[in-house]
Amino acid sequence: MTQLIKLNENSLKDIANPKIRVPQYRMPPSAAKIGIVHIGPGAFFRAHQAWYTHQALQQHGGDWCISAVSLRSSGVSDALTEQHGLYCLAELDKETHFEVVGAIKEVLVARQQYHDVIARLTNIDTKFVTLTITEKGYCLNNQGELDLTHEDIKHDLAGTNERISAVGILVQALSVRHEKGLPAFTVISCDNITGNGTKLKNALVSFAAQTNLTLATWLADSLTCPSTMVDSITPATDDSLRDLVQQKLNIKDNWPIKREAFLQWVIEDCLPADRPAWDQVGAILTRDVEGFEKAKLRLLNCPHSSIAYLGCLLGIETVYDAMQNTQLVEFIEKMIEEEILPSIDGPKELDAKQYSQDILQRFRNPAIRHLLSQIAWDGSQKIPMRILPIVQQNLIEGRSVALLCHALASWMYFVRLQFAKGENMVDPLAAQLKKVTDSCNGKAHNDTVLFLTMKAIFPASLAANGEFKHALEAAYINLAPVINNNQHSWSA
Ligand code: CS2
Repeated sequence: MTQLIKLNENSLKDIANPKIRVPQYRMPPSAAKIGIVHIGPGAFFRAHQAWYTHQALQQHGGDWCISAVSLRSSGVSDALTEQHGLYCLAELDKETHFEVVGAIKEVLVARQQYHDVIARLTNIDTKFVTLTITEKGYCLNNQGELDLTHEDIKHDLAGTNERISAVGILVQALSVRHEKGLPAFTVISCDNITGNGTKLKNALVSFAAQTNLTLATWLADSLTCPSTMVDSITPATDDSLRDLVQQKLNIKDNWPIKREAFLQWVIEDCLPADRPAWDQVGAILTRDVEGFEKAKLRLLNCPHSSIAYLGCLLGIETVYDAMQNTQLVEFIEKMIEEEILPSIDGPKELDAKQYSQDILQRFRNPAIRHLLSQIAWDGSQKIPMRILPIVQQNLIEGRSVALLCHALASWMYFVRLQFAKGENMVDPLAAQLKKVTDSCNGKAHNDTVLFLTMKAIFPASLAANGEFKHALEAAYINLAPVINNNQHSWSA
């Protein structure tokens, strides 16, 4: 029985074989230096941006290794520090490929190593900061501006030394760089938020302006925050993946990552010349990021969330399973055809219909076990990004919103059921949602109006729109049999 190989810098030479590629730039270990700080080292980041940077380092070199920073939890740091940041990536699709990704060179936890984080962010070699902190991590209000009433922002503006929000920490580091006469680093948001770069820059300037107008002006003039579109289906790691890596590669990896083969990174074409060769290893640089973002949020993330809530009500577990349910697939295809595709107006090089069909084909990937319950997280943050903008545009342009309202009504039922079952409600607005569901009585008008009072989710103009309210109530009534009679089929 061959000895399991513990993954770390010293065992890389023992791992290298035809079946698995290893990071040449980490042999010898000290070769490549850190030039990027990433905040929020979750699975998606490690499967996506870290992979692009790994390829850029592997093929084009440079000092672009990554210092990964967790804001709160030490899970990733505990798992990866003894592995020198190394981990296995499994590409699960028609074929299975494995790779050891070496772009991450250190993992820090802001809550425990605050000064190390600030030191890394204010180091002259740090030229880029990338973020995947999810929609809620930016502390924005439903206008997309920094929410100065947000608990974390209030905490950080109260003059404490150790800040807890990503925005607060970045502004502190930028203020030190400004004092030291160092240039600002380029900040790249890699989350599913429309206009993510612009919103992040405005949030940083707005935060600085609360206490230091000179700094705010400097940031407004000199900070580069390209917008991006990011895409790759990356389910959370589970034990079956750890077992797979052991079986296939004889490697003990504390926290491997899995994703589909499809990968896309579209970055606004305003990056400094001194940068990792992301655009030479597949990333797209373009002026029209917004077109790509809109198409992806509407043709992938909107159907994803709709499948998640409707599927959970129907007792389905994964996206693949949901794509085996003909009624659900018919509903999703009809919603895309009638209510989403007509709202897509770019990018000019995109065949939106083909793009949508390719996405549904990706959802049918049997090798990817993507839990609907994971996609269902943070509905209060995702729905304003993925579903409501289409609803608002269709109402203005005179198109139907009936099917999109089924997705919204299924989310309302999902929230009610989670609390009724005493299940964990993963959502930053869980307390407000609990209050709303406590007053629900199953009557469509009563319940939908209650949810529409949540201003953080539903803009006042939409909540007051008669056509929308009517369509929402109709959808809520239409879905009731699925809830009340535990019926496993329905039609819109
Ligand atoms: C998913 C996304 O969990 C979710 O909300 O819709 O993570 C989705 O898998 C990615 O955006 C795909 O690029």
